[in-house]
Amino acid sequence: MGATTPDSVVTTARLGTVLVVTVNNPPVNALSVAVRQGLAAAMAQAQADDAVAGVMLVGAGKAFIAGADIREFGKPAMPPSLPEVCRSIEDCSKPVVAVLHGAALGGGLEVALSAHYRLAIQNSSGGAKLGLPEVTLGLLPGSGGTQRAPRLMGVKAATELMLSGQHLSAKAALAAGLVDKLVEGDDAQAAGLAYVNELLAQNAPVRRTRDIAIPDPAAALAELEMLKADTARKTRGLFSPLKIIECVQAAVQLPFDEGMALERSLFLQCIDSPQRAGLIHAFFAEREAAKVPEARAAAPRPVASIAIIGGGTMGAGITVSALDAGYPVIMVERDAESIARGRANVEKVYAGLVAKGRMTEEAKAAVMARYTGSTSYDDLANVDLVIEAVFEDLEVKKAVFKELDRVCKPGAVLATNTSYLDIDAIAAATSRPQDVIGLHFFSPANIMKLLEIVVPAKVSAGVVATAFELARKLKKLPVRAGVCDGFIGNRILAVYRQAADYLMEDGASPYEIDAAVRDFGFAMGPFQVTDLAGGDIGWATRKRRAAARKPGDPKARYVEVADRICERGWFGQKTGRGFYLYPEGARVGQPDPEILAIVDAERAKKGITPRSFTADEIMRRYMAAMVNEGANVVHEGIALRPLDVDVTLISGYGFPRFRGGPMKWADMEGLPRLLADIEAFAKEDPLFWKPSPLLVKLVQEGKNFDSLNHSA
Ligand code: 3H9
Repeated sequence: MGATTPDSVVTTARLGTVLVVTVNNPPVNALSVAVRQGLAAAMAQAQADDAVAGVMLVGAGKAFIAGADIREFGKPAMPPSLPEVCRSIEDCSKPVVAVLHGAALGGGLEVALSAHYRLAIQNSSGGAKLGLPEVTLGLLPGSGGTQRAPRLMGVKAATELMLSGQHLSAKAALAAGLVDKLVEGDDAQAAGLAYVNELLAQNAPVRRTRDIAIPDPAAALAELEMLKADTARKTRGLFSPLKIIECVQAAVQLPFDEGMALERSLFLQCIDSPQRAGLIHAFFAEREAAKVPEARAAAPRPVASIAIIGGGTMGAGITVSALDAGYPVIMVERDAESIARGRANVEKVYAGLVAKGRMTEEAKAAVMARYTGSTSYDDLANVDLVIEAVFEDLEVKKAVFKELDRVCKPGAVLATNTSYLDIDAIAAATSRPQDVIGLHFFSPANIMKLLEIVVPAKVSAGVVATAFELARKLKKLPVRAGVCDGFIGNRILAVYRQAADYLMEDGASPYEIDAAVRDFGFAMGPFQVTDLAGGDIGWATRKRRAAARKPGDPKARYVEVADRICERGWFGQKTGRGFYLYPEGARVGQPDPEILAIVDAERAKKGITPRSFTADEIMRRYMAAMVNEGANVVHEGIALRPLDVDVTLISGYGFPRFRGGPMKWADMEGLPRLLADIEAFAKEDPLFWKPSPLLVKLVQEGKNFDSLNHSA
C-alpha cells in the first residue's frame, strides 16, 4: 500500500505494520509548504490506518531534512506551520521513529525531536549531522527546538548547540542524548526498518519529548545566566542569540505549551529582523558566488598535485591549505636556507595544532609526508597546478612565470597569488596565457575563507573551472574577479580606507572612527587594522603612489598622518605604538594624545578647521565610499554581480555578516538616500565623491543591486 502527495515530495509506503514516510525534496529535503503538507497528511494516514503499528520518517538522497525552506522566509506563511506538523508527529498514538542518515538540521532536527525515537546512521559519506544552526541565519529554532532539545540533552548543552550553530556527528549526538541508537552502514532504510520492528516487538511505548521534566531548574537557570553574560559580550549587536536564551529560560520555567508560544513569538520577531535578511542573503550569496559562466561552460582539469613557489607566510599558508585538503605539495624556494625556512613555516602551523591537542604527532607526520621542499624548478615537470607566492613585484613574478613556462607540462595550471599586480602582463611572460590565472588567497591562507579567482583576458574557461573546483576542495569561498589594481576587495578597501583618512583630517579622531565602525559590526576599525597589520606595510607604496598622482586624480588628496606616525618608527602593535599605544605588548590599544596632536598639526598645515562628526555621519561616509566603489566594480565587470562584492567583503574584510554585505546593506538602506548622500559629499570634494554610473542608473530605474544578482 502506498500514497503520495500531489508532487510526491513526501511518499508513504506500508512495509508490514510500519508506515515508511520518505521526504524526497532535492537537494536537501527542505521543509517547503508541500513537504509540510505531505508530512501532515502522512501522520493523519498513520493515525487512521489500523494496519499501521509504527511510523518511520526518513529522507531520500543525502539528507534527512536540512531545515525549513529558507527561500520561503520573508514571503507570506502558508499552512500548515512547522510547529503544527511537529505537534502532529509528537501527538501520534503509534511510535514514530526518525532515521537520520545525513543532515538533520534546524527544522529537520525539530521534526526528529518530535518523533518518539531517533536512530542515527553512520555511513560511508559521513552519516548523520545534527544541529540547530538557525542562529547563523539570524533566527532561533522555531518549531520546538528550544523547548525539546533542552529536555533531551540538558539545558547547557542544548543552549550551546543552538548558540554555536554547530553540527554534531552521529557519535556525538548519541553521547549528547539526542539520539537513542547508532547504526553503521549505507542502507538507512533497512537499518531504520529493523529498528522500528525491534521497538514494535518490544512494545516500546510512545515517548513524547515534551513530557520530559527538566531536572534541577534552579541550577539550569543559573547556567543560563552565565551563558547570557558570555553571549552578550561575544555576539555584540546580534539579535537572535539572546532570544534563544530567553526561550530556553521559558523551557525551564513554563509549561511546554507556554514555552512553545514564547518561542513562536520570538521566532517571528527574528524573521522580521533585518539581520535575518542579511544573514540569509549571505548564505545564498556564498553559494551563488561559486556559480560562474566558465564553470558551466567547461570541465575542470584534473589536479592531483600542487606546487607552491615561495615559502614565506603566504606560500606556507597556501601549502597548509593544500596539504589539509589531501594534496601532495612541492614547495620551491631559491636556496637551501630559504626552503628550510619555508618548511619550518609549514611545520609551525601543525606544531601549533599538536600543542593545542588538536592534532596527534602521527597525524602531523602523515601530513608532512606529503610535503616536499625543492630548490629546483625542474622538479615541477609533472605537477598539475602551480601557485606562485613570491615577492610582490611584477618583474620578479614575470621571471618566475618564464621558468614555469619552461618546465611545466602542457596543460598545467599556472596561478599567481598577487594581490594587485597586472595578471595579463604576468600571463604575457609565458607562451601559454590560456593557462595563467590569479588565485588571491588572504592571510593566514590556511584559515581565511575568501579566495579571489582573478580571470585574465586570455585564460581558458577550463582553467577558471579548475580554479573553482580547487576552491571547493580547499573549502574556500571563491569569488570571480576581473583584472584591475586590487581586484574586488583591495580596490574597494583602498577607497573606504581613504574615506576614513579624510574623515580624520576633517575632524573625526581615529578613535571615533574606529568606534563607529565597530559599533556598525566590524570586529575592528580601520586604524586598529593598520596597527595590527603593521604601519610600515604599504608605507613605501603609499608614498610612491602619492608622488605619481596628478592634479585632478580622484586620489589627489593625500593624508599624511600615517606617514608622520611611521617616520617616528611607530608601526603599530609590533612596535608597541601606532595609532594606539600598546603598553607592554598589550593587544588592545589605548588612545594616544600624541597621535591627536599629530593629526591636529597636519590639519593646521593644510588650513583645515576641524569639525565634529557623529557616529552616524562617519558611517554614512564610510559606507557610501564602500558601496560606491562596489558599484563601480560591478559596473566595470570586475565583479560579476553585487553578491560577489558582498561575499568578498564579508569573508575577506570583516564586514559584518548580519548586514549581508555592503551591497545588500545599501539595498536595505535604499539606494536613493545613498546617492543623495554621495551627491551632497561631492559638493565638498567632487574629485573623490563621484556617483557610480551604476548607482545612478539603478536609482533612475527604481531598481536595487539585488536585481542584478540573478542575471549572471
Ligand atoms: C529553520 O529550519 C527554521 C526552523 O527552526 C523553524 C521554522 C518554522 N532551504 O550548502 P549546499 C540549498 S532555518 C532551501 O551547497 P552542501 C542551497 O542553497 C534552516 N535551500 O550543499 C543549495 O542550492 P543550490 C536551518 C537550501 O552539501 C543546495 O541546497 N537549516 C537549504 O555543501 C545545496 O546546498 C540550515 O541552516 C534550505 N534550508 O551542504 C541548514 N539548505 O544548489 C542550511 C540548503 O541551488 N544548509 N539549500 O545552490 C546547510 O547548512 C547546507 O546546505 C547543508 C548541505 C549542510 C545542508
